[in-house]
Amino acid sequence: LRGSYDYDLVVIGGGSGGLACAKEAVANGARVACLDYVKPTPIGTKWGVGGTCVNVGCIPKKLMHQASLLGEAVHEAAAYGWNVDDKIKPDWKKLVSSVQNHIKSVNWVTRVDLRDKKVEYINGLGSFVDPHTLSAKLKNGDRTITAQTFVIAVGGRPRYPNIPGAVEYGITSDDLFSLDREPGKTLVVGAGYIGLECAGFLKGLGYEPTVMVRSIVLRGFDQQMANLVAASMEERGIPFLRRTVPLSVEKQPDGRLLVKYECTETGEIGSDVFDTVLWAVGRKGLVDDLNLPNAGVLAHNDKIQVDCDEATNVPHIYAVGDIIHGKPELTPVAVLAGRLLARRLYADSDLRMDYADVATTVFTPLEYACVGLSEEDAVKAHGADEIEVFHGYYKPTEFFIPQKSVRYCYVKAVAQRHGDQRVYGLHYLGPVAGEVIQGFAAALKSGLTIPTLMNTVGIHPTTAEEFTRLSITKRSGLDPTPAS
Ligand code: FAD
Ligand code: NA7
Repeated sequence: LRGSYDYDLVVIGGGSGGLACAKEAVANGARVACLDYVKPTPIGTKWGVGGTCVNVGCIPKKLMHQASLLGEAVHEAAAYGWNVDDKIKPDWKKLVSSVQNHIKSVNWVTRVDLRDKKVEYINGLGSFVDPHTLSAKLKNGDRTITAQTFVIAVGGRPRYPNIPGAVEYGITSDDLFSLDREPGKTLVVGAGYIGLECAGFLKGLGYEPTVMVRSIVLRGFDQQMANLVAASMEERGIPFLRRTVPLSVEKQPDGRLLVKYECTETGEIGSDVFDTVLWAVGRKGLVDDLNLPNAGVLAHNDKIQVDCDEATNVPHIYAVGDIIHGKPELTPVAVLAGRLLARRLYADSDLRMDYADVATTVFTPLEYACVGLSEEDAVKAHGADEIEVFHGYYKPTEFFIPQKSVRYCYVKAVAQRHGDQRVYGLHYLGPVAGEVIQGFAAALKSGLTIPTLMNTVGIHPTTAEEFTRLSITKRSGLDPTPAS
């Protein structure tokens, strides 16, 4: 039967999950094609192979965050004795071109890698004709492809709010990292991690972002930490318009954008003029072009439900990455799920993806990283009486000389109160948060307990060592701020 199809496996989507799956499948002897196709944004932005992470996600975001941190570091350098010009300012066009050059080089390396590894790359938009047949829309016509097995890894794209002017005048993260003009005064609508990260680096680069928050900040994250992140951004001069939704965007004769908005609490209508309006109001799974009914695959809203083997309701059609329902939308999650799936399909493996306790970082100016349960989820799962929260504010050594604010540098461990005192969640707000939490994530997955954490000797002077010095519980009511 295998020979009757063009390929053993066709992967739809050449992003983090799709590429990992395709490469691993070929490495284990499968004949594989991988389709990738990017529809331009309303203002015409498009990009190459590699998906969201490389082109319009993690990578350009981290580079712009780094650019913003470097600006801060240059100012701090003066306090450390460097003679620096205090009139330094960023060059947006140069930054964009450096970022885009890096992305183009990654696109190129990806193409070469696919060729070397013998994955057939098809630059076409895939849609199902029947459960074993896909039609690929290419630049010059259509191509029909059959396969024994399919993996859907089409990811998502930013949503636009349904208000006048949103699509015509607003941009999203899909446009920001290649924007050919300075963003200027920017309204960032949405307080998920993407909105906060973009507002954070825009501020660091010297622009004037305002964050519009419909309800809460960083839904899904520990809310004490989320509020500290927002407060740390406000302390840096980023205004938050709370309980506010946009009503319309109009272009003024001078080209600037007039945004009308409403406070949902008071009903008060307000307006302001911005150079850029950035929608960061969530992402939509790209199911529409797939013609899933032709394959019999069910979609729920814009996501696909899979079982613990990443199989959809049609057994030979699988899905990984952002397109699947109810799992963390993160690159390493998509990559590992894709790779493990390929091994189960072609290498006799039975190892499944474990979606629990995935660490993540919000790259705001003061970064927030966490792994495991939020305090509220731990309370929900185990009851408030069974949870002990160890916490403390701390002062990074390197903040003293430039007299940086330490007000929001904070760590907490959410743990089992009795028994082993198993650690359920770790939360860190401070510099290089991702680097700090990654190792602790392995510890947590290995069954870390509070006594083990307390018996771990810290590395001094670091900020990560604060996790080994946690002695104050919330229940004690003692002041968690350090004496000196
Ligand atoms: P994608 O990488 O989106 O790839 C899907 C590909 O399939 C795309 O190229 C798409 O155009 C293509 N496609 C869609 N439909 C079709 C079709 N019908 N036919 C052919 N091709 C199709 N994650 C982190 O872990 N860390 C971060 O710091 C981080 N930062 C982010 C910042 C931003 C601004 C954004 C937007 C995302 C960020 N993410 C981050 C999330 C991360 O980018 C995604 O989780 C990851 O890219 C998902 O991979 P995927 O393979 O599911 O989909
Ligand atoms: P998120 O995390 O879904 O956040 C979206 C934010 O936008 C959130 O604060 C929403 O507020 C807000 N939102 C949503 N719709 C509107 C409208 N119409 N008007 C104003 N504000 C709105 O998305 P991100 O863009 O940060 O993307 C991150 C994705 O990757 C996300 O899907 C994660 O799962 C992973 P709310 O809290 O709903 O009131």
